[in-house]
Amino acid sequence: MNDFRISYGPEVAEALRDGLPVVALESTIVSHGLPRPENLRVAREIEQTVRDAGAVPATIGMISGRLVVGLDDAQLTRLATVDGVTKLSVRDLALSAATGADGATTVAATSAVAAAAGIGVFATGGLGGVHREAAHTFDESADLGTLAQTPIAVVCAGVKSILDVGATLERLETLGVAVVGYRTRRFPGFYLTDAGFDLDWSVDSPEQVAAVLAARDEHAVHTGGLLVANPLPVEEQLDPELHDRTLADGLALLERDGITGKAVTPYLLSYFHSATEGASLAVNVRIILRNADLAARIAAAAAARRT
Ligand code: PSU
Ligand code: MN
Repeated sequence: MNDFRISYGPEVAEALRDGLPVVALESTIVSHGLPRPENLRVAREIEQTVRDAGAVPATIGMISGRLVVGLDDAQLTRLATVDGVTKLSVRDLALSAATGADGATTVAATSAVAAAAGIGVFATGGLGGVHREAAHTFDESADLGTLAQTPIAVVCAGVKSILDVGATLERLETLGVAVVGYRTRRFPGFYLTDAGFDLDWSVDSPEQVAAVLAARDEHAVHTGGLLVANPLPVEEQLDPELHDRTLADGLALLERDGITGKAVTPYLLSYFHSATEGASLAVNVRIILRNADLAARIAAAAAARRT
């Protein structure tokens, strides 16, 4: 019989046992969100950034049906370079395990697995959300529903600007996902510093985020997720004019090519990367590295509170 228990990388297992800071990282960004060959280089750079800021990286994915928390370099390379790696949301995890497949975990799946593993902080680029055509396609990322019931802090640069940001914020409110700006009261727009919406809450330091998590745990009242929205500095954002033009063209192509469902996000991200001749890719990488750094400092502050 197969053993379906979660596997842990040795360093992650040790860190969790000793209460050391650990940051969860997703693998869909590697397999589907970034182009090859940069994806593997960036995946390693994200892990290094987490280490440099004092935490242990735990990239999560599925290898031959085995859920792994803390992929080793060979496993990471496999998800970054092999064709046909499946994009796995939470609902797909057991299906993929039972069929022995390789898979990359989305924000939803990574959050759920990380929380089950006892990891409290997760870094990604931008969250999934409500798609622009959702009023008739009903296309809303499972990231939102999962975060409603998963006690994890996700550091992100808001939701991808390819989405309906206002509708996504409304859904986050309905679902009870807490949202806080990191040194800002404006919700970031992934490639853009400001998506055009105000936030109710702002924090100034990793220690303050750690205090929020401690309060949530001690109250044991609200058991959902916390979005820590970390905007790019204005001078590092994608040129807004280039952004708006690329988005309009990308959305038109989406319609022309009849792309729907879970293919939408990878399609638009890859269109951005080619249409901006790498400018959006450079911005995307900066976003992820900045979030990895902040997440590691939050995890370290949370670990310091425990000792
Ligand atoms: N953010 C990125 N790149 C990505 C994604 C997010 O910068 O590739 C991925 C995440 O894994 C996220 C997923 O969970 O896209 C959302 O896909 P969908 O809209 O199909 O739920
Ligand atoms: Mn979708």
